[in-house]
Amino acid sequence: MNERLPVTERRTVGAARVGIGGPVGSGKTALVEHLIPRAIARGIDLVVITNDLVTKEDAERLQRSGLIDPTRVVAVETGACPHTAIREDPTLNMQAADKLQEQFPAAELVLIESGGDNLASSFSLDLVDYWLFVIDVAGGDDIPRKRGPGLLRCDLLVVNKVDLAPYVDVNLDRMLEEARQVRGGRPVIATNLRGAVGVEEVADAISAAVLFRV
Ligand SMILES: Nc1nc2c(ncn2[C@@H]2O[C@H](COP(=O)(O)OP(=O)(O)OP(=O)(O)O)[C@@H](O)[C@H]2O)c(=O)[nH]1
Ligand SMILES: [Mg+2]
Repeated sequence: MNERLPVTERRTVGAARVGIGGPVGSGKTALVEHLIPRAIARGIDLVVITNDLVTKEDAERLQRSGLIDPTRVVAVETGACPHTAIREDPTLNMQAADKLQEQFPAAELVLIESGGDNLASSFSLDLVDYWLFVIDVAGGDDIPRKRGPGLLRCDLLVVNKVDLAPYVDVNLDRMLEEARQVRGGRPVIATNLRGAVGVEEVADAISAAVLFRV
């Protein structure tokens, strides 16, 4: 029913939409895997969209995980640079979210994982209400200094794989400090998704920002 409206008017009221972007392999799906049980434990009704280039790999991983009803997870195959489908023309993702919301009218939260991209990728605010950017320490501690738009503009920066810092010669304190500096003090959370470090904090931040629950 929404298809004929201009993209910017297609947003149905209801669930909050939260984007999770970031470079290839930084830990976006791992974060979703940690957020799902926390959302469920908090009584938050959620659905998930994943984006991959030409497969449904991440959606299938979540559907197999046993963490969530598999029908609550859908895949968007972007077929091109992932940022196109979350920024330039987010129609496919908007339609997927609208469809999930029709199917699950009580849904309060739609998590949208972008396909792995580069430091310039960002979400259109026509698509999401709030977005996270996930980088990892193995990418190097100079990443914050390089000031990619994704890292600068996101609502919440997640610096993942902090467990790997000693193995890749990363000065974690300096990396986090520089990340906070370039972001003008806006939120940065360090995580280790192998050990679930920092995940409650991420869940709290999302919950407070888009569901107004603290
Ligand atoms: N050591 C360590 N490994 C991690 C951590 N988080 C994720 N990984 C590993 O990093 C790899 C990539 O994780 P994913 O969650 O698939 O990353 P992604 O960002 O979803 O990847 P794409 O969707 O392909 O861009 C996997 O092998 C994870 O097990 C972490 O905090 N520490
Ligand atoms: Mg992924």
